[in-house]
Amino acid sequence: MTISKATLEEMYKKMLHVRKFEEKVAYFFSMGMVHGTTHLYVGEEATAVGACSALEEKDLITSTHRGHGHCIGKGIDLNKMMAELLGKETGYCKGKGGSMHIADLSRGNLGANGVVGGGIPIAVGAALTTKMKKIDRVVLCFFGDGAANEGSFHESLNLAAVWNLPLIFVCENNLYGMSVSTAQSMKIQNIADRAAAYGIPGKVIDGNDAVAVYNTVMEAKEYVKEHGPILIEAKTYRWSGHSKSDANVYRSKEEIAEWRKKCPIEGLKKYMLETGVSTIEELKRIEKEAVQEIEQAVEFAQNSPYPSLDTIMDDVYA
Ligand SMILES: Cc1ncc(C[n+]2csc(CCOP(=O)(O)OP(=O)(O)O)c2C)c(N)n1
Ligand SMILES: [Mg+2]
Repeated sequence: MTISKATLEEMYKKMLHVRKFEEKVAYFFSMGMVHGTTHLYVGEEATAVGACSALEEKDLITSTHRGHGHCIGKGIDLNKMMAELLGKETGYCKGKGGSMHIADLSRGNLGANGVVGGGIPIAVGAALTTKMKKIDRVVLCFFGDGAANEGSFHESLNLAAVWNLPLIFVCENNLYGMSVSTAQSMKIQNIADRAAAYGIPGKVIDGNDAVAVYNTVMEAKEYVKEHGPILIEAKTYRWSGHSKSDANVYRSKEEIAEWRKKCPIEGLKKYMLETGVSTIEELKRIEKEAVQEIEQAVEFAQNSPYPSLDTIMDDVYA
């Protein structure tokens, strides 16, 4: 499958947005300006951006606690997203939700979820609505390897399978839950093997290869509309600790260094240069724009007010 130059350049920019956004968040967190916790997507950019780039705006996604990459991949207002992280009134949740509550229904993003495995049954519900109302779209559900050991994963895959729902399950296998490795938490090598238990196809892909992720989701879209769900396992790695309170003692420096060599952004850059899709000058211009756009989002967020005290109970209870 050939991907257009425009799509590849868009993917490159979005992956840079994710990386630069997360670097800012890490900095603001260290300054005490981001409250609660936050889970960075650095190192996994190709999975979210590759998958979302293969979708259309009308298609839906569900996200996770590590959701910044999914937001940016599906298209987001970077200003409102940064403002939310900094607790400002102009943010997606008026500054009261933070990292794990960003959603944008106008762009088909049903939202992040602090409950591990919580997004999976939501995706099944969205796919069931899609099928019952005969809407021409697919639903894509992101979740981690840890979530694949939750009951909600098994129940959801079973129901989606028996109902033949137009649902693409994308397991981001970054080899760890919070600190427990997949080697300790499951006896199989590939989570995609679990697809067989529900009578659906399972596929393992390199989650750091944006082009492979894009092509796989493109094919999956056609498949799930006709035949029902598919489970894609994207092998990837998070560069930073699980959350901002993680001292990273359960992984070796060598392992982290090995995965940093497989940087998904560098990988896409190399692909675009080697195939002659873009010149180095063109990619440098995109890099510059991406940095500027994140700087603008930071400026917007920093210049925005905090919510006023008299709104403290607004939008908190339904
Ligand atoms: C139901 C539930 N159990 C436990 C937690 C605490 N917790 C937050 S993230 C996490 C690990 C999730 O691992 P994985 O699904 O692999 O996602 P990753 O963090 O690796 O992206 C855990 C156990 C939670 N938030 N929700
Ligand atoms: Mg994980």
